[in-house]
Amino acid sequence: MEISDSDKLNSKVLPILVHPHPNLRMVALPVEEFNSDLRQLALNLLHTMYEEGGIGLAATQVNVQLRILVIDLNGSWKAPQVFVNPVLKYTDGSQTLEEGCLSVPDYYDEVERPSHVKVTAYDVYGNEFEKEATGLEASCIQHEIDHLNGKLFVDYLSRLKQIRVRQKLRKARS
Ligand code: K1U
Ligand code: ZN
Repeated sequence: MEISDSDKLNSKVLPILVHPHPNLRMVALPVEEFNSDLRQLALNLLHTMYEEGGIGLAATQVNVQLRILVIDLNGSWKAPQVFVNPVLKYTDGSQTLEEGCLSVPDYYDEVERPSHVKVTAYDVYGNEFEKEATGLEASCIQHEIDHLNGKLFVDYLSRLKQIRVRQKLRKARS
């Protein structure tokens, strides 16, 4: 996706839902119209991700129930990637990496996932593409697809850890 300086200026930071908000558990719907609203949503997601210091963000996290996610492992507006209606086609291997989540602030833990993924998706203009990823990029794409399916990285942790995370977030809110 070509992004101009005026696109960046005209994009905005959206509020991020925090666990245990029930809408984080919703399954997002496929995008059906590839129009200017979709492009604007992608820009807003990117701007929000950069502002919050993330390497990925899914529309579910900003309370938009559409299957769109963004990633950039290189820093602010360096290598933005947008995936519309992503489908995990192939996975291989295994890796355990530390993950964080903008919807689970200030909590990091190790998650085991496939180390190699192949994903198909559409860009904001409706062109289909295929992406292969390994390492942190592979974990990040899987983490974001999980969001679109109403799943959080803390779901992979023990029950005890999940209770502690909820307690920590409840304390932080009060
Ligand atoms: O989905 C999100 O909330 C974004 C999340 C994505 C992610 C991070 C690490 C592994 C898998 C998925 C974040 O970016 S949280 C911030 C963070 O953990 C991080 C930021 C910069 C470099 C590395 C990690
Ligand atoms: Zn997340």
